[in-house]
Amino acid sequence: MTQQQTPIVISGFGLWNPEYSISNEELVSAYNAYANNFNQHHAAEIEQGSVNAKPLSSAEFITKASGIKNRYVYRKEGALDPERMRPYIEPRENSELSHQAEMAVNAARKALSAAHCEAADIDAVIVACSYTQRAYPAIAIEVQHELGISGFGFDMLVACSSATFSLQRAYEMVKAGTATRVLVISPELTSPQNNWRDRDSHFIFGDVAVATVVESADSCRSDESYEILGSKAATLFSNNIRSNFGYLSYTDDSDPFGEDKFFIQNGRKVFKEVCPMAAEHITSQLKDLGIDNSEVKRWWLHQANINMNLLIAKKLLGREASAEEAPIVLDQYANTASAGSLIAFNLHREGLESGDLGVICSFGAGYSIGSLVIRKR
Ligand code: CO8
Repeated sequence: MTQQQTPIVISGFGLWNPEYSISNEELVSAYNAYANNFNQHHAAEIEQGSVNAKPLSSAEFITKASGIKNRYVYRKEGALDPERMRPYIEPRENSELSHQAEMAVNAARKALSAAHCEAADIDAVIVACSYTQRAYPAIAIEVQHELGISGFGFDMLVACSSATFSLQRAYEMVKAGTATRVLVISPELTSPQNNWRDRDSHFIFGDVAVATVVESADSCRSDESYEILGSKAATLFSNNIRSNFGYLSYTDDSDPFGEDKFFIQNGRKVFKEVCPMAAEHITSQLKDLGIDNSEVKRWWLHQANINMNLLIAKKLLGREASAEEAPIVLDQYANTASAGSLIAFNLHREGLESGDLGVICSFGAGYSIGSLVIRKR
């Protein structure tokens, strides 16, 4: 006789926004002032052809090409100063809570409260994001300590798919019985890695933190929970989205803050290659679960570019998706690396009824694609 497996559920979720934000207009005005200063300062070299002039940016281009109108930033000071062009994040003593742990804790408290859980109910913490502010001790262990959680914690980095891949790890851990309740947090502090002096990418990223509780249905006390019907991960190596930032700069004598150490992408190629991959990934996962795409009520997709989302949703449904079916949060949040699909999930669950199906899916750097099919309980 086969034993019936108890469902594994998402029982709590939290979203934390930094208090500062930057509109496209503010961003472009600062960048253009920087570019004009640069061009004036290097007028002779530009004339000779030994230095390239900095092209100007435009708020209209940004909105049209990406759907982004605004981004939250952990710290605003410095980011819009044409003489600096990077945020100032004040240093903290080792005895103080680190910046990224603070972001994580803010989102985690919301998720715990939504799951009707105390710290003592959690026995594993995963911090998963595109960059951690240091290698060790793990940010997850600092968060665990700050919240008073026993058990264990670890960090994992899978760029855009960090959040979905970590939810999959949590699902598997609860299923295997190696943890009872897992707190999964993505404190995406992207602004330090954004090249504020580069017209092609200065507008892309925003800062945010999301947190989720995963546990067995047996222990769930939440008013709103979602059964995880399945999860699927895929990776395929690509240099089209890359950052060479890392500790080897010290030994190879390269500039630790050189151009290649920031986020760099070939956006057009990413767009062309990733859209079909994501649509096929989700369709095959749903098929394996015996679900037709048309049965899915909500698509919480990765938030990198509005045109990408519209295209993927169209491939999935064979028609345009409504704003309700495939919500977009890019206008307010910009690309928040792995947090995007979970911001959409946090903000757009209205109208869903018990039994309704949804898909959370990330796609991007690696390349990496991670998806979870969930059903409202
Ligand atoms: N203002 C005015 N004009 C501009 C600007 C600007 N800011 N930027 C570019 N242009 C110009 C270009 O120079 C180009 O001019 P020309 O035709 O003369 O060469 C013209 O506008 C068109 O440029 P593009 O071809 O680049 O424009 P697209 O319409 O393709 O849009 C996008 C560019 C928005 C980048 C688009 O290609 C895109 O979004 N692609 C998908 C990108 C994507 O999904 N990336 C994944 C992101 S990675 C991720 O999500 C997480 C990574 C890890 C986190 C990192 C944290 C920092």
